[in-house]
Amino acid sequence: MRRRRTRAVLTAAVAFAAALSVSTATNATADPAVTGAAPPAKSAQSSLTDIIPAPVEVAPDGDADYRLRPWTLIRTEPHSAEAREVGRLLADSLRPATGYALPVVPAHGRGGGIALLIDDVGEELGSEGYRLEVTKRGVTIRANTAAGLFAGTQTLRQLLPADIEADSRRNVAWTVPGGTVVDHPRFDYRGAMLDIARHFHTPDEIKSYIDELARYKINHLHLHLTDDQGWRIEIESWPKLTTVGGGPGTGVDGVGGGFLTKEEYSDIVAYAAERYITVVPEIDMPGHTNAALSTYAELNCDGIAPPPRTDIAVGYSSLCIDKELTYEFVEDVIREVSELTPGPYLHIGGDEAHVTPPEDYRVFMQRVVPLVEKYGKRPFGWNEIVRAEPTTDTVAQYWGTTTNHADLADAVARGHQVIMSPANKVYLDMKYDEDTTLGLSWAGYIEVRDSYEWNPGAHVTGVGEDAVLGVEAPLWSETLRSLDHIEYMAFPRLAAVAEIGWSPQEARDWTSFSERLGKQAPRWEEREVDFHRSPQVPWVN
Ligand code: NGO
Repeated sequence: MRRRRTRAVLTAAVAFAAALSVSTATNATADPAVTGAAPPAKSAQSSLTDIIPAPVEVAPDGDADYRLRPWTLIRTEPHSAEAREVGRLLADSLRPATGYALPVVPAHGRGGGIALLIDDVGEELGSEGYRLEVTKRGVTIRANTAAGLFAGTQTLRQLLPADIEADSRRNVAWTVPGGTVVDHPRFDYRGAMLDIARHFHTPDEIKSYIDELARYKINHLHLHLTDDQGWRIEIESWPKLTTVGGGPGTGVDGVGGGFLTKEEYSDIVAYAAERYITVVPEIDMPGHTNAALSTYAELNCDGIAPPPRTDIAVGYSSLCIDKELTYEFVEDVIREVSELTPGPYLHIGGDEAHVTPPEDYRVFMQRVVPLVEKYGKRPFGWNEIVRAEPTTDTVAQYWGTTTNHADLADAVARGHQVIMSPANKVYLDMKYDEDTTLGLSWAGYIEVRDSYEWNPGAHVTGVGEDAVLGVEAPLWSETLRSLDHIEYMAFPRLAAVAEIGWSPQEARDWTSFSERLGKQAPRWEEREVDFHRSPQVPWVN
């Protein structure tokens, strides 16, 4: 396993960058362009046609390359704190490798450098689209909203040479290829799910994953917070859920354990929000609840707590449908989690409730879905939830492996929206092939090409484009204990899912994608992101 850059080092890089911003002159004179020292090394230039996810429109202009200089300014929309914040994040990401100060200043009047402007760029670009123009004088990103500016800055990062990912100064010509990009997403919801219940993953690991999601314009992080093995989110009214249910040894095979305090959770939500990512919390019920049932005996129908379990069996636990205490418990949890959730969704699982009889399942969901709405959230569940005929506002997350699914098609006919997560396409915990040591294989092996070549808007009969709110790539962590493990299973397939969610179907093509993907390798290497060197991809170096 690779050595990981720690957050302490990243923090040091930020401190270094801050120091730079107060010593612009020193850095400017250190630049070879100024001192006449050795010219910058040749670094593989990026091209406007290398971007992942593929933009809607790209028009390269070979005569309009722009080069970042030690004196380059990042100029942001005056009076917009959000635009300034996007500028600050961009500066933070470009300072370590360039060594430039890149001060963030209000964009008064005309000027070169990098400009981030909120402007009317047309309805079609919506709330996340942007227009990026590179001329000899600079890079201008315009968008209707700061979210669009943020998306544009992620494109800009990919347009710089791969050395931009280095965490210390490189002597490289920081050239941005000339031309124009006009871009907006196909789906509103582009998601990734991380299971922190089977193995706990720390706030720093979650933030590191968020950093990667943001680069590929993924805008939702679904956190699977509770399951049979462990309960990973603090609930003040039921404190033993975490101290016992999330305690040491509650990971699969008794490895690890841990939980997020409310403060840690809120910090993750805020970190994600700064990167235009909405966190979707999931409290799985009525099945996948052994951690709660083994912690609080009174939640069981017979009042006897089952033993804690750290194996990976599924479908054996259920909350007690006939007990009033169940609904008091569920309401307490929903209330507390809703209070921590600025985003619109609250996911209540509902999958694999194999020991909950169908009529009980229905009774349970008929009571619980309204509780989610009572606390102002939009209910979200795995596709089984539609069997309980919840309010049609409930989002159904499809995780099946077939392209015919009567329950789901009926739900769509009733007006439900769907998130597409077909397990045989986008379950990032499935092995790539028989040699993959991590992961599971119940939905088959999934190579990169399998994860790329499908169309969410026409995948399941009766579930058309209009019913699809978006796509999400779940990463279950039965076998994943570290950030390296997470990364190895996520990359490169997460990039494929990001493109499926963002790029127009007609702009998607495996040959083009695989070539662009191959060029991500040096970037992942610089960032020490583990990834699977799929034999299907022409990797650069
Ligand atoms: C299933 C199951 C999870 C497993 C996962 C493993 C759903 C929605 N429920 O997906 O509990 O962890 O497969 O791939």
